[in-house]
Amino acid sequence: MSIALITGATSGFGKATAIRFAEHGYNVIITGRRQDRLNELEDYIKENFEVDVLTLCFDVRNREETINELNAIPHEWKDVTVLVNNAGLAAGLSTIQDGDIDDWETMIDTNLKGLLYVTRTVSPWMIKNNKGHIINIGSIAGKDVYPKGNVYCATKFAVDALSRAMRIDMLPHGIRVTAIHPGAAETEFSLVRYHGDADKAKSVYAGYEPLIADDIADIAYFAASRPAHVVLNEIVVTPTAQAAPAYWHKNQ
Ligand code: NDP
Ligand code: 8X3
Repeated sequence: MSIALITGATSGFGKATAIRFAEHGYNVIITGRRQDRLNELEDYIKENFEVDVLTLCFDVRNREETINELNAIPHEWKDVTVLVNNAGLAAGLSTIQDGDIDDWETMIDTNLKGLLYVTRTVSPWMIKNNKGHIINIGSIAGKDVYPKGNVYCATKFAVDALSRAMRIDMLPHGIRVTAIHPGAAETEFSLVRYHGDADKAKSVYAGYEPLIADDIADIAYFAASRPAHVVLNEIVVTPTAQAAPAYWHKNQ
């Protein structure tokens, strides 16, 4: 049976993607920092689909914890077919001169270093099997910069660069690498960006129809379900009302 490992599966894209892969018969490894959410998702998946679930609770910023937790999983779970590097966040929105350095470090440690720790651990398992698919969740913020997006954009530009570089490194091993670059999607993303300010978070999605987590889950599964000789290198997807990070058509 195929196995999908999805980081950041307690919410948003990661949760929807775990459900989508389970729906299609994948055993899933779900990770995140909130054990209660992982337990809930495990119960939901087991109740609804005939697949197995492994939950791993760790912080991707913690190098030792991330590598140890992953290496400690039972041998049979290491035949990971699809790795979805999704765990990530934006923290704050401000000019460089006003930026909060703690927020910067959180974004760099999560979106960039966390993704590297996970990939460094899991990709050798795929190489051993001569097959696998790495799906990195980037962003349109990794394609264009926007006002006050500076460090978040930089981490997502890095995800874009790493995805291209990984595709070269994985080439001799038959491992596919896909980057998905979404625009605005209504998840917990803005609540996290605005440090829990629900009104500010809600305002990001006012006046147009944003993407939802299922849209990204559909794309991730579509990419993974192409024939083995086909790899979607990258997919940039926005709401119809958004052309680029700073270009919108909103209702008044
Ligand atoms: P959510 O906030 O809904 O989900 C983020 C997930 O990442 C959660 O499961 C969270 O789990 C996990 N996560 C965050 N920090 C850590 C950490 N240090 N260690 C482990 N897990 C962590 O947001 P989205 O679903 O929207 O975001 C998913 C990805 O998509 C991110 O990489 C984001 O940058 C990207 N993205 C989002 C867009 C949007 O508009 N929503 C658009 C483009 C890209 P927990 O808190 O339990 O640890
Ligand atoms: C999230 C999308 O445009 O808010 O990556 O940066 S955006």
